[in-house]
Amino acid sequence: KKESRAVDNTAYHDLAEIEAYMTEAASTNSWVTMESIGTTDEGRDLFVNILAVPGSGPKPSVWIDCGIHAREWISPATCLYGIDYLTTGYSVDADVTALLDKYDVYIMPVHNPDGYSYTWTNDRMWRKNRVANSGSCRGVDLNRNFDDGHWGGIGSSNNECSETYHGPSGFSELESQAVRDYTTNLISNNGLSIYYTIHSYSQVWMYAYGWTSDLTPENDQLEAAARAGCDALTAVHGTSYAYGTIYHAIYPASGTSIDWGYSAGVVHTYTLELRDTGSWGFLLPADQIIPTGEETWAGLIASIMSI
Ligand code: ING
Ligand code: ZN
Repeated sequence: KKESRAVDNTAYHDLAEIEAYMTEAASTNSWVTMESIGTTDEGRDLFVNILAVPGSGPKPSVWIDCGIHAREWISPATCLYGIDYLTTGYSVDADVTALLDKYDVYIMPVHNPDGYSYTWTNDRMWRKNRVANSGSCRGVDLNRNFDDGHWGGIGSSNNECSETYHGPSGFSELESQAVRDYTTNLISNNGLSIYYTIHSYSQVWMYAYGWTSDLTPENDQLEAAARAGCDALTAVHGTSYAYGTIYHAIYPASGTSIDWGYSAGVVHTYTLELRDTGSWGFLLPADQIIPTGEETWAGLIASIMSI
């Protein structure tokens, strides 16, 4: 077994520290790589760690992105926790080993690095990216910028100053383009089996649709996998989770990466809203990174292996 340097999960990390951990994971594990899948408006790289244990043949993939919204700091921290947990757990932990023997796992800790940087330097509560709009308000909500055919609909705004501004057109943003193009490539290569995008907060495990109250034809399957994830998650620290479609479990939302992933053919597309339910909200204390990482990865692995 190769040891990666342990990530310090007792503190939140800025972008430079996160990228240093990703670099370290790739340099200390022969089966881990780090790839830039694009750049942002401010010129930052969009980095992904690829965890691909050599197998007897090509494996299907699992995609997990975090940090599409800048202020949801527990999300990148939980992706980073996962990179460390999976790299140190292979051939040591039976569940991690089974997961990585079955799937290649792609982890993108910071989908929105321009926004994330801005929360460290200027405004802790920033959500969108930092692109200049036509007026004085900056930023597009990347989770309203994906185009599944319902871009610009219910639960998104055409006001540039809104927190849910959908952008001037579907996929107008470099960050959403990069994830669309990269995951589309995974779909057409070895197959992308499961797509997760991780937010905070509310403690909910959700799936398509967000744009309509209709249920997908696969609703029973999606509900079963979400329930398996929530049960395993709750078993760790007793944290309660709800599950359901985006539309029913929280609110209508159009142009989200979940609805796009589903429409692109990845039926098993899920979004998690991590801790808490509002006491701390986006300002979740750093001493909850470890318990959140423990329960979330128990839930993710159980749900993936139930599919
Ligand atoms: N909530 C998400 C939002 O974008 C969400 C909820 C996630 C909706 C995924 C649709 C798809 O509004 C937060 N907290 O960002
Ligand atoms: Zn969010």
